[in-house]
Amino acid sequence: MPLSIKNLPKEEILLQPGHAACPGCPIGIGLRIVGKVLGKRTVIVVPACCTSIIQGPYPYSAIKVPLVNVIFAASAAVASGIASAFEAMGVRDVNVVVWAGDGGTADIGLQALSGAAERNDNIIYICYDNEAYMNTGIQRSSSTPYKAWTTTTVTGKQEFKKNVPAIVAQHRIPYVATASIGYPLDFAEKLQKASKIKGFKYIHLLAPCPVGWRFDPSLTIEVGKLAVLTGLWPLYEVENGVFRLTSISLGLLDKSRRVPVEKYLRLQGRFKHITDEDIKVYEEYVDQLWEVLRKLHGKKIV
Ligand SMILES: Cc1ncc(C[n+]2csc(CCOP(=O)(O)OP(=O)(O)O)c2C)c(N)n1
Ligand SMILES: [Mg+2]
Repeated sequence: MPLSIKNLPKEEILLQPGHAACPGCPIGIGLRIVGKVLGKRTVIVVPACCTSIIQGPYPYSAIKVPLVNVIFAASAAVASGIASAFEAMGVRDVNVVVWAGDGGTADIGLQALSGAAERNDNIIYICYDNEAYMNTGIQRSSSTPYKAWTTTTVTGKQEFKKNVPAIVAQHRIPYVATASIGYPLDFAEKLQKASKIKGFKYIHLLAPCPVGWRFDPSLTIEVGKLAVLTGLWPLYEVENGVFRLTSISLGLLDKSRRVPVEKYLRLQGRFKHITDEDIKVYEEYVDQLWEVLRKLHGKKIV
């Protein structure tokens, strides 16, 4: 049966109400979906990030499954150890999940992530990407996009966003996917698929942050949708090396169906200062990206 909101459990399996997230925070939405899809037999590994605060200090944790809070650089390595221990004990029905921010994934955790991916360790690694070090006060990461304001890029970041899912895909692991908080069911389907595959699974979840991106907390889902509909954040899977745009993005191969990037950028205060010239750079970037995606769709790429 295809997933729908109706056949996801009503019960909150992972995150209890009363947690410490900011209004409109995408982390709560994402974690709730993880719980509803993966169920109670799940262990979560969280490095230093906003989630460490949201989960709450022991014994007041808002999380209902076993959760290990680890040092910033080590989440994939710790998850590998937990998965190996379950394997040694003959326990086969537990999902070991990393839930890490973009700083903990694209920057400081990249070597541990690469090691676990190369060994094809049996874990699901989810990077929730809010495109900066939000927990410590909105500093740039390598996942911050071009021209975005952060407290360490006050005139806008000069570099483009690091393409982590593409880097991870090059490890020849069985499953890589992108997702957006704007499309929770697409994320849920990818999680469900990942849970049925043995080996290393990676999902890169775009997670718009109202505080750091400077938009109204009621707009989290809308911003997450626009990232996809403008073509800036394509939704795809790489399954056993075969690249496939997933349904929402497939229609966007037709340029006339893509929303102008400006609409996405202008909704967010972090892009308040951008010029028409910057918007042109973004438009050209999206056009080039989609020429590449057109060639990749349906092909074995690793
Ligand atoms: C080795 C080390 N350096 C710095 C920190 C401080 N620190 C804690 S959370 C954090 C930011 C995490 O950013 P990200 O991974 O993107 O998660 P987010 O806060 O955005 O959810 C930093 C720099 C730390 N805990 N350990
Ligand atoms: Mg972050």
